[in-house]
Amino acid sequence: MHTGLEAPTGKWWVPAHKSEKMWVTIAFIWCMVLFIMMPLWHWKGGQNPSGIRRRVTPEAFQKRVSEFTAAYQVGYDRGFPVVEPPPGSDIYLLARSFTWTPVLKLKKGVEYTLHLSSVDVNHGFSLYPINVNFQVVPGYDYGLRVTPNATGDFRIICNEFCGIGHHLMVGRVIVEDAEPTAPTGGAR
Ligand SMILES: [Cu+2]
Repeated sequence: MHTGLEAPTGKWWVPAHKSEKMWVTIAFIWCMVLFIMMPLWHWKGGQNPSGIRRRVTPEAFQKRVSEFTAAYQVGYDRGFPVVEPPPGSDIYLLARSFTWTPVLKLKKGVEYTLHLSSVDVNHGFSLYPINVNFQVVPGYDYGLRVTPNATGDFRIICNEFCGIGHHLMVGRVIVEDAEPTAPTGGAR
């Protein structure tokens, strides 16, 4: 066993073998490639949020959500307003410990601008079961251009630990077909 008190045995003073230098060189070049990839991905990669980011006070965002809800509300779901906005419009989702408001009813294949913000602490927007994740930060209004590509009843789960009720923070998005199915056997 080596204690560090005696000199190590072996020929440690001999210069590194050629093949060892080669591996170090390869590793260094790869490090440089990854280093260059970081800014490259940032500017050229397709993973950046497609939307807009603005500063917003919690009060102002809350007001926008209230106006949005009042304009397009179609019902209630367990105490939460259900909102069916017109195609192509700005839609809002407000995160607050420990709720997502309102419930959104959207159309498949239609583009919306989804505004996300929090009125208290950081929350995480996670669309289940689809792997869509986004940070919801107080003070910022993130406008994401979204086009639902599947119909269904989806859950929004908070993926940023936000407090004692974090695990209860579940919202809902309903996506329906753009054209309602034509009734069969109708009059000509
Ligand atoms: Cu949370």
